[in-house]
Order: sequence, then structure tokens, then C-alpha cells
Amino acid sequence: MSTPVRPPSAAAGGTGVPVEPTRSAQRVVECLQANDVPYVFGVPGAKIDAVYDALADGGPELVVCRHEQNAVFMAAAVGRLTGVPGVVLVTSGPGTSNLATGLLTATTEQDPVVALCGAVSRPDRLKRTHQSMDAAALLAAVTKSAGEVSHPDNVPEAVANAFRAALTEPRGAAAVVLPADVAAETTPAAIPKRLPVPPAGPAPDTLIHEAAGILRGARNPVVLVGARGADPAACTAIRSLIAGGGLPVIETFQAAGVVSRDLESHYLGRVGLFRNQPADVVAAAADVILAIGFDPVEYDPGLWNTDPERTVVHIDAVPAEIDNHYQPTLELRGDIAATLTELARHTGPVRLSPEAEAAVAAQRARLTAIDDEARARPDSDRGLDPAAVCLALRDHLDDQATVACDIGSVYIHMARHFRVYEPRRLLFSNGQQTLGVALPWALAAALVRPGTQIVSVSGDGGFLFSAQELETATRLGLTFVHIIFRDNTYLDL
Ligand SMILES: Cc1ncc(C[n+]2csc(CCOP(=O)(O)OP(=O)(O)O)c2C)c(N)n1
Ligand SMILES: [Mg+2]
Repeated sequence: MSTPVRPPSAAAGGTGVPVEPTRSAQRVVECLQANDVPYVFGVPGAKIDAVYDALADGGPELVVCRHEQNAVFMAAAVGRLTGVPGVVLVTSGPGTSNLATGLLTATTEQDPVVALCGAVSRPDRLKRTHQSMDAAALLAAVTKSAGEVSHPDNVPEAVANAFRAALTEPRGAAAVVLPADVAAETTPAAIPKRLPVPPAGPAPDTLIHEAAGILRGARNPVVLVGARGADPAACTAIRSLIAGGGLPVIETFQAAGVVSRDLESHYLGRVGLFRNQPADVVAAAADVILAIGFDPVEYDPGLWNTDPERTVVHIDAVPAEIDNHYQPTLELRGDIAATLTELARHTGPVRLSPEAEAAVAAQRARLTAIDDEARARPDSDRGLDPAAVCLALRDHLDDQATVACDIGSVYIHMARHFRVYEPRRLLFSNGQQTLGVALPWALAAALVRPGTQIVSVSGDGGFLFSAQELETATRLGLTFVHIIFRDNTYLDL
């Protein structure tokens, strides 16, 4: 990742010791520096000018965008790709309300984001004056935490808590509303130290032993990995768990890439949206499903977990979301990587029964055959076969490439056919299914992954949702390729 962060000022020591009074807007920028924020995305406006002014003097690099919605999409992508919350800085009223879709998407899909929003001065708070609104109330519905700061001394702690909220599992967006007069006033409050969210340990030992027993006794167990299983440490632990054994793995769209190239024989494809994939056949036949970091927002359990007899072991950092079709037999709550490491130690390599092995092999062959068929017939009477285009694109990219995929029919084709071997390389909006994310996500990827191949793909409709950011990309001198699947209509399946 490039590090354009300029050196912090003397006041930004992060020691918590009171310092020379400074504008609280300056403290905001120092908080961003203390949290290693490389970029701030936004659109300026009068009520947030004090923070823009402070940024002009130092701190993260400011990326002025063509629309607040795209700014927050970019911030969310930085959060997803780097693990450091992406930051968006906007003005009051419409500047803030334009964030709603992006913050909702980030919170649903667990991308860490901190939104800093200007507001009218405190005396105008309840007046019908330009750009006045109850911003915290609006933002509460689309963030994990949202609050309006009413005194400059609270600014540093409010920003510090927003970072912690964004990074605590399940991750998401947090918003701080800064009235213009609060941002302009001085405060002696120093910025709090950077205090990382404390790590969790593995799930309780007894439950890990129980899970190991279930896995050892299973005839055809299957691993289902969801979004939270795609974190780097969790991903490494999943790979160790499956290596040397026969466990088949199915990925949700946001877990794309959890199975590495050297373990590809474990890969059974992806599940989501329609229950018609080889991975769905494998899941339906399983006697035990090991659900790792699975969030039902990605694939409704009512669609895939219809067998009430099936044993489900839920391994996650957060408690399972109970559903009529998702009531785990065993719930292992703790740090996913730590839990899996212990589980692997107690279980050893997991083997399938010979019948299960043959059934899984048949679905693996089907997966390959589907791709081969698309490759063999790239042209149809309706034009190019989109699956063949996805496969051809794959042939042109290396394993370090980042591909941001928009919603629309392209998302279905990419999820089914585009293999990746590292997580967070193939990016989907698989929670809110928000149209228009691809191009802003690619722009953000080009910023934080310089020197790598970056591609975004969208339909013609999705492209025109955020195409104005091509100007931002050009202004910043960024290079990426955007591919448009053009059918002159919204979603023609
Ligand atoms: C913000 C938002 N608005 C509307 C939708 C509903 N929607 C999903 S796909 C789609 C059409 C996408 O059209 P296009 O980008 O041209 O892709 P195509 O399916 O035609 O290839 C729409 C409107 C959505 N998911 N998100
Ligand atoms: Mg279209």
C-alpha cells in the first residue's frame, strides 16, 4: 500500500496528554493520522470547511469526488482492502444524506468506514435554516454508531470511538456529526492513543472438542465460508484446516478467493442468489456443514439449509443470526483463526466416505464442464456469451489482480465463472446488492494497490450510476480498466 500520509504534527502524539489548545477540526485530522488513514474522500461544503482547511495543512491525502455516494463507496473499498477504516468527509444536509446508500452498503457488508459529517452550528440546530437536519437520526439507520458532537473537547474521543466501532466485529460504518461552530472552536483535549480493538481468543475448549468429534464422525462434511472467513488470518487458518484432508469448500461471493491455487482440488464453487450451482448440490448432500464466518445476508438459509436433520457447526466472531432455517447444532464463538487452528489440531485431516468423495468429484467435474462449455461457444445468436467474456478476462489477469464487480447480470456470471485464489481480489456488493459500486471501488483499489492490475466490470446501467468518477480517476492519474457489458437495458437475464 502506498503511504502518502504526511508526518503528524507535534500535537498528534496520541499520548492522551493535554496539549496546546487547537481548533477541534485540526484534532480531527490528527486523529486520522494517528489511525494511519491514507486518504480522505469527499465533497466540500461550508459546514465542514474547517476540517477541509486543516487537511490542506497536512494529514491524509484528500480525494475530492464528483458525488458523496461515490466517495463513500471508495472509502468502503479502502476499508475492505486494507483493514483500516476508509474515511469520508462531507458537508451538512444533502452532503450527509447522499452518504446513506454507501454507509448502508458498508454496514451491511461489514466494510469499516468512518464518516465525518458537517452540520449547522449549535444555535441553529432546531431552526429551519439552510442545510439543517437531524443528521444523527438519519445516519443511525445506516451505521453501527452515529452521534453529534456538542463540545470541542469531545471531538477527539468521538472520532477515536468511531474508529473502534467501525473495526469491532461485525465491522461497518460509524459516523460523527460535527457542527460547524464545534469544529471551529479550540480544545486542549489531546487525541487519544491509537487503541486497537482488543483481540478475542478461540472459542471454549469443550466446544472445539465437540466440533472435532462431529467432523471426525461425519460422512460427507462440507465447509461453507462466508464474508468474515475471508479475513487474512481466518483465510490462512481455513487453508491449514483443509490441507492434507478431503474437505470440500464452497464460497459465498464475498468469500471468493479463500481457496488458494494449490488447494484448488477442494474448491466446489460459489453459492448465492439462485440455488442451482454444483456447490448447492454438494451442500444439499452434506451431513455436516461447517459454516465459517457465514452471514445470512449473503445467502438466505431458507434457500439452502432446508434439511432439519443436518448438523451445522457455526464458527464465527459474532453469534449466529437465528433463522427458521439456521439454528446451529454447535456455535463456536471467538476469533475465527484461533478457533480453527485449535479445531485443526484436535481433528487432524478430515476424510470423506468413498461415496461422498465420488459425489463431490462429480460436482467438481460439472463445475469444470460448465466453464469448458462457455469457452467453447463464446458467440450466441444474442451476441457474446457473458460467461465466456468472464473466462477470457480471467486469462488476461494475474493472481494479484483486483476485480470490482457491479450488480446486474454481470455479477451472476462473474460469481459463477471467475476464479480467484486470494480473498478480497474479486469484490462484490453481496449484502445490499448496490448498483454502481464497481467503478469507485476500482478507483480506490488503484490507490491502495498501486502497480497491480485493477479492473472493474459493470453493466451499462451500473456504469452510468458512477461514471462521473472517471474524471476523478483521470485527475489523480490512476490507471484501471473498466469493462461494460452493454445490452442497452437494466437487467435483461
Ligand atoms: C441502487 C440500486 N438501484 C437499483 C437496483 C436494482 N437493480 C439491480 S440490477 C439492476 C440493473 C443493472 O443494469 P445493468 O447495469 O445494465 O446490468 P445488466 O443486468 O443489464 O447487465 C438494477 C436496476 C440495485 N440493485 N441497486
Ligand atoms: Mg444492462
